[in-house]
Amino acid sequence: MELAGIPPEVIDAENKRRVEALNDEYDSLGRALHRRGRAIDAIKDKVKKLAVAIPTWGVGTGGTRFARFPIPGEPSNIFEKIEDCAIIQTLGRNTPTVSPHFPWDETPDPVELRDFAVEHGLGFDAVNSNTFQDRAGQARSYKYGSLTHADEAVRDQAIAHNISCIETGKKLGSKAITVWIADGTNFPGQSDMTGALDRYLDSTADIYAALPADWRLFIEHKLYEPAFYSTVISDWGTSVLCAQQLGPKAQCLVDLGHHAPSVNIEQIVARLARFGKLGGFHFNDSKYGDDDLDTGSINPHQLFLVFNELIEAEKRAGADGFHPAYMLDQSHNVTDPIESLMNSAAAVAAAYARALCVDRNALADHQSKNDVIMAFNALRRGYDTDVLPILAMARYEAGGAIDPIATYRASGWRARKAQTRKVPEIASAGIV
Ligand code: AFD
Ligand code: MN
Ligand code: MN
Repeated sequence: MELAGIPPEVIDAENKRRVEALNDEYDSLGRALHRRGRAIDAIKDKVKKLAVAIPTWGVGTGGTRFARFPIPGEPSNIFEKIEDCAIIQTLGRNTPTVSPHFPWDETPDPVELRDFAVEHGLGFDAVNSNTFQDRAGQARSYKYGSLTHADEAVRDQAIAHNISCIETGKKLGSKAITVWIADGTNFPGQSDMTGALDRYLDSTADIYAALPADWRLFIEHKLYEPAFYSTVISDWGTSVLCAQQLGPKAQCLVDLGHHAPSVNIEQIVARLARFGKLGGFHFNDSKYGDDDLDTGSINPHQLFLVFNELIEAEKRAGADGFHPAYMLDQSHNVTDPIESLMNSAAAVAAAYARALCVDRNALADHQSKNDVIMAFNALRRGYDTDVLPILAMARYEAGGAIDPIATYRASGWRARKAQTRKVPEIASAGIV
């Protein structure tokens, strides 16, 4: 079995070509930040601790509802997906965990899977249940809903699936389950909106009851799609009300693509954090809807503002700790998923580093004096900082690649896998 996948010599050779320039740029940025009262090494150390999970479904090519265009050498089972996640972690150093989706990633022996991941330097993040599709041989259909279905037998089947995901997650070493349901309606009158939410709360209480003491349940809301008139868990308000009713282990998950256009997501983040209900994120980007584009590719400023709120929330939480779970949730339709995911994890790190470059004492001072332009500029100064040398140095010191994509390409990983992995079938539907 091939471990890690990219020979250290390749990383070393690639890094050697770039380390002199990196040292020069890092030192120069360090001096500039020092003049602004910011310590570059402290920022770098925080960036080193940033951990963003990779979704197993993200390492395969995604697609639209029209088509999916697979690439040679892409993974076709959970073990191959783990191999690709290991490449991302080996080079990028800020994606130490994988978030599996069931039944897509079902395997007869989860302990074997956990061991395989550990050998590849990876652990498991939240498990994801899937009651938005029917699987072959399933007794009852989710066409008209799952946890909120009018028929108790369908609800029971969906509850049992979620509980089995928790059981598998326990064997994998996960500490959370993310529940996203597609339940909703396409026609006014199709269902009783209040009744559907009541049924959701009853069903989810059963899942909640099966959580181990140190687990969390993340409620992921989404405005629309596949339901186009109403969605049961449509927004952060519904999500937080349900999380409050369920109990302390239930928290809200913010997928950046799951909001109405122009919604102030950073303010939602601040609200949820204030009430201890911010469970985590699915990072991605969007232009029109739930586009699942690469994180930071459309609106990196919004991502920066989200991290600005996260740093504020962390400060307020103090010793109590504040540990939202970070994950990428993207669909890679026209790129090599490994390259997109490395770029995206770096985009998350960049947003975090830029927010760490903000002089928070100065910001607070300007705010207290209502000096609007200076408060804005204090924040903007952070955003305007080119933090790439910090990210590259953090990766380099952790044994990763100064330039992950160049190193990945130099390794020839995908071409090698195209020799040994199953040739992907022409797939029609592409929703991931
Ligand atoms: C959905 C949600 C959710 C779900 C995923 C499945 O974002 O995270 O697990 O897609 O691909 O849109
Ligand atoms: Mn999501
Ligand atoms: Mn989505």
